[in-house]
Amino acid sequence: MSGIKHKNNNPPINVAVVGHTNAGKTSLIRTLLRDDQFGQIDDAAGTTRCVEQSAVFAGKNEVVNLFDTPGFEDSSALLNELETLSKTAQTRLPAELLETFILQADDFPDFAQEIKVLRQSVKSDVLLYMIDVREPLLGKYRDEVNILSKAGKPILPVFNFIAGNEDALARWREQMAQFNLHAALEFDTVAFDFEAEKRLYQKLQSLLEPRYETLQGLIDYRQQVWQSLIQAAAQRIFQLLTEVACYRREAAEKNTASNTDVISIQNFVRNAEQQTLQDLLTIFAFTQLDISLQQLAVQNGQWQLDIFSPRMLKDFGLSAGSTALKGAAAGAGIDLMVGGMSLGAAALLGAALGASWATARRYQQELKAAWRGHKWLCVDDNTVSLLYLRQRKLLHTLTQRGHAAQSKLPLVNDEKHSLPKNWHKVIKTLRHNPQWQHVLSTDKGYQKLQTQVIDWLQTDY
Ligand SMILES: Nc1nc2c(ncn2[C@@H]2O[C@H](COP(=O)(O)OP(=O)(O)O)[C@@H](O)[C@H]2O)c(=O)[nH]1
Ligand SMILES: [Mg+2]
Repeated sequence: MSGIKHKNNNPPINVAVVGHTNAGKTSLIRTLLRDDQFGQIDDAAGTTRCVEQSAVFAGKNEVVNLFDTPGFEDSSALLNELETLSKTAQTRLPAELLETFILQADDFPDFAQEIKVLRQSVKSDVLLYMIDVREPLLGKYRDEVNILSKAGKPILPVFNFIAGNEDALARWREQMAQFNLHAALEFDTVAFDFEAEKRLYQKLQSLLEPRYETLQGLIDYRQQVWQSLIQAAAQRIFQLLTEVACYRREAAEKNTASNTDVISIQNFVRNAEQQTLQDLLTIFAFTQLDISLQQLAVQNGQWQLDIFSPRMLKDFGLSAGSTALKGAAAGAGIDLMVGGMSLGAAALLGAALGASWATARRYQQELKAAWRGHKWLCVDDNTVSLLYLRQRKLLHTLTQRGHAAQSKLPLVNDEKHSLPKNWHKVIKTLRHNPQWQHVLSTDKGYQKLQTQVIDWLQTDY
């Protein structure tokens, strides 16, 4: 921020975001900053009354200043005033005409908002002109472009609310081309991922040639940050899967689970998933507003549907698995565990229930418990799979891989929920290594599995 830091010819690039009220100016800025504290977003007209400034950093360097401006509304009347003024004022350039007009602001109280926009426009390097493509194409836009272009700055139309409005978008593109604005950007808060952010900065690169390198630095930096966020999130999900798959608890009763067992195991899983959800939302700086825009089934930071709800299995395309448990635990997401494998999984694989000699040596403690008539309880395979699928969906939503807005369906139904090919091997390996539950292991096997799952999380749909 200090003048000293930018003394070398690398001051921040000043970007004014202009357009009608509710076109999504504040939302765009908030998305670029990934900061829910910025501005006030509302359907009520004219929420942003003053110009507000915020900075985009690459590390410690302030690269871009974003200026949020009030709604630009009464363009036709304003153009008339400017034309009247041009007849008397001794100005040669359009920008000078604007400056003169701005100096006389006190004489035009009706245009107080617009004058704020113009004042910022002449001071900026480029204008982002937000357009809600659902708005009808009216003559006033010609006037608006006419006025804004007097500032003598490049203008980049940004088309918003494009999801499901492709025809309107095409008409708007054509219209802007008629006004000589050929470069334009498609933006949608709902489908905003790193690629969209990159496209925006790339457009600015072409409009602001001398600042090409500066913007490239920003793009590279953001790419790096983005990749490390995804990596951190995927790692967090793997940690959840490990915690849950490795969890085991000695059953109080033989071949069944008591109510207490069921409640405590289910709560363990709920809490583990809840914490992961919180961590992922934090990693991507997601707010409830983002969540509702993306139609994510999360309310007050909690999943709307309980992980143990029978509907979950159906929604994620899993069939009710086989568990050996009866009574309170039937269908409760809990299974018995023998020989380092859940009984359901053992049955599924057609494996014999008796463990091989090597396994027996490794799982002596567990088998001893079985011999004493006790059994270990574990979270069943279906629940671990559901956790994987739900967290993968969350990750894709947070990083916008799902492009929810286009489909307009509740998130839970809009994707195929296939599990990776060797998925059950992963669960098996985790169950074989209960020691991984509490420590982030440096074990080679653990690392390898983690790399594999992180890779799946990022590439699978
Ligand atoms: N569905 C959808 N809603 C959006 C998008 N951008 C903004 N909004 C909503 O539109 C309304 C107005 O947005 P806002 O950013 O305050 O507009 P501004 O007046 O131009 O600053 C808010 O309710 C936003 O949540 C978008 O890309 N998609
Ligand atoms: Mg606003």
